[in-house]
Amino acid sequence: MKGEGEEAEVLTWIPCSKVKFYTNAFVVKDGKILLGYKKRGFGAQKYNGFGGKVEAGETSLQAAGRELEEESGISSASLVHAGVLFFVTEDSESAFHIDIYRGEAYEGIEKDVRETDEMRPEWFDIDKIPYDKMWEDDVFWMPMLLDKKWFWGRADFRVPPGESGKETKQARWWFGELEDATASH
Ligand code: 8OG
Repeated sequence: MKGEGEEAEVLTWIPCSKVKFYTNAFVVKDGKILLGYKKRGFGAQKYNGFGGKVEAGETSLQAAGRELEEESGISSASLVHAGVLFFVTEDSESAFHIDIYRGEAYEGIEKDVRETDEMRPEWFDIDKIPYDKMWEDDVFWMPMLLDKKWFWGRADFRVPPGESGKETKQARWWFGELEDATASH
């Protein structure tokens, strides 16, 4: 609590003028969700969906299918656009625009799933999602993904005051659902 006369701290959104486009796909089947334990690179040691950068000449949906197959072995889940996230972080010049997809899985999909150099896939009950080992923002929008509510949101990541040189943490965010978004997808 600030004392009387002190100025309240106003945390502004981080300005950004560049953006990179990413995808992230979550396969859900029979009350379980497929997550990958990221073994190396950006987001290592966290569980996440399967995704990456949209390459030149690709649509976001094509990128999502390609990344899902490359990282998990699944080639034919039918991907539904589930939401859009926008992340801005102090330690990156570009913001991240991430199209999130939900994979409706077919019978027998389990046998396609394989570990890759980058990801170790693992099924979790949807009521036992390991949020403590995921990106900080995921807990806010994952319930909407599972509920088939189309969602969007933004999170800004900053190095906490007094911790210069340390990792960024989610500092300001909002996430919400759009009621009627499914009609156009
Ligand atoms: O190619 P690479 O694995 O570096 O792509 C990064 C993946 O991480 C991509 O699918 C987008 C995703 N991603 C972020 N930030 C966040 C986040 O805050 N939460 C989740 N769930 N995924 C994220 O870049």
